[in-house]
Amino acid sequence: ERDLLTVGEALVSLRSSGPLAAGGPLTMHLAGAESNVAIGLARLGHRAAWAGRVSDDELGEFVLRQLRAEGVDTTDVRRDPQRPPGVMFLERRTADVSRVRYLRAGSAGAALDVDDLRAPLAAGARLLHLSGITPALSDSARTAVAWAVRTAAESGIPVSLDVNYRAGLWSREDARATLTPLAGYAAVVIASTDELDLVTEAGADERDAAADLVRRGVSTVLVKLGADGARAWTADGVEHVPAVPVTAVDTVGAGDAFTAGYLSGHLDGLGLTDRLRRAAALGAFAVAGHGDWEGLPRRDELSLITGSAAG
Ligand code: CKP
Ligand code: MG
Repeated sequence: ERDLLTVGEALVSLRSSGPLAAGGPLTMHLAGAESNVAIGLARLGHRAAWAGRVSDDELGEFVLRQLRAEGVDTTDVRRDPQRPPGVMFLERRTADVSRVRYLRAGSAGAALDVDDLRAPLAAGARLLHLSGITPALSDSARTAVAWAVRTAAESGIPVSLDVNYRAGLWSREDARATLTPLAGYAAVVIASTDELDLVTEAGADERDAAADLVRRGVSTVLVKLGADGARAWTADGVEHVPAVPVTAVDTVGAGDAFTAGYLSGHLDGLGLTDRLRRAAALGAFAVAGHGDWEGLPRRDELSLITGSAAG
């Protein structure tokens, strides 16, 4: 059985080392929040599958080759001969400021629909991971995500949902209207502090938002605090984990790494404290290296980042 099934859009990311308007060399990478999570789990030895649509061209081939090279199961990926790949530019504007620009409207990944998800859901998995990016991509993707969440809940597959609000894709109001009902089906909800009001009607206060989610059946609400670590809210109370101090060179992908670490701990049967420690350790690996997922550890590397105690 698969440990994790995740669904979303994988993107071709073109990275600049300076302002895009000035041109210059770009490097090509795989990106995508859900595929980042799948890679994080596969690196740690879990059986992770990613499902979605990719273009039927060289760039779709690139996406698939990257995923397969990382040991991610791509059996259920569909190739779309009609639509282009989703592309993003990651512009390094200054040493500390990066900007993202998407070319993903009408992409193969955005055309995801319910039929793409029937086989992978039927195959089963110990966990289903989704993010709030996918329902922002198109009407059919939104319907597919809602269908997957309900189907998983009915089949007893726990769902984790990372809010991952992207202002370039939809408004906060649209995100709230879509994500608040979905969150009620999730076992784990992952958000940064400024995303909590998108999954509850209880407002932006962390304690109120977490209490509302727990009341609606969410087992664990993970609130990411960046350099301050994270808090986990459950029916038993709240627990804080500090971030592992590292020199941050690239924070993109840190949230997905944190999620992968947490879910890995869950799959290994660790208690909450150790799940959080592994999450913090993976987040540290992600920010300490360049790329959205390239720096993530294999299992024998978990202890490389000191203080992680996450092995
Ligand atoms: O929240 P994170 O920084 O962990 O997410 C990063 C990913 O999917 C990145 O790989 C990018 O492609 C995206 O989020 C996105 O669609 O913005
Ligand atoms: Mg995120």
